[in-house]
Amino acid sequence: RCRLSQQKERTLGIIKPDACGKVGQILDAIFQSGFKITKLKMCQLTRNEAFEFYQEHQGKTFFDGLISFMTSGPIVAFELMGVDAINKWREVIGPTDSCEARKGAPVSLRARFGKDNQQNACHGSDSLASAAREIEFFFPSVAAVRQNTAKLCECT
Ligand code: RTP
Ligand code: MG
Repeated sequence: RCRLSQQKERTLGIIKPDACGKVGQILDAIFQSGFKITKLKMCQLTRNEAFEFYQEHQGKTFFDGLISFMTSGPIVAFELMGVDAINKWREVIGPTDSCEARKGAPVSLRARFGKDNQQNACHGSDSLASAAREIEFFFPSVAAVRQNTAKLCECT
């Protein structure tokens, strides 16, 4: 007999520049936590791309530091799939500040691999809306790629 399966959700994760030497251990933890990795790429953000990705934080005191940090080296971006993936991934990475994480959530990825409240090893989308936006940012849909190519053709 057919049983109702729980709804799967997608989220966007990033291994930040400070943790790119720990990709193996972090991917291992992702699999151990039961996620499926459905897309993945390594890249280095330009300042413009980092500005766009973190637009919600523009004007905050930590914004300039965040942009410099996130463009300082390669990152690994991935789409995770699983039941309640958005909240679950945020739980696996732990509190924003790695120092706090080491006190309250010592097995979290930020506790294990991050340094402080800026260099904190990993990112995770914080809502359905931001997950959709962030997945599209790193892995544009075919339609969006076509549209962009059309624009490029118009220009040349
Ligand atoms: P994320 O977006 O990277 O998953 O982290 P989050 O939701 O836990 O934290 P958020 O408030 O969205 O901040 C984004 C990133 O900015 C850096 N940050 N620096 N110096 C500071 O006070 C400070 N506060 C935040 C961190 O890299 C944080 O992950
Ligand atoms: Mg955030």
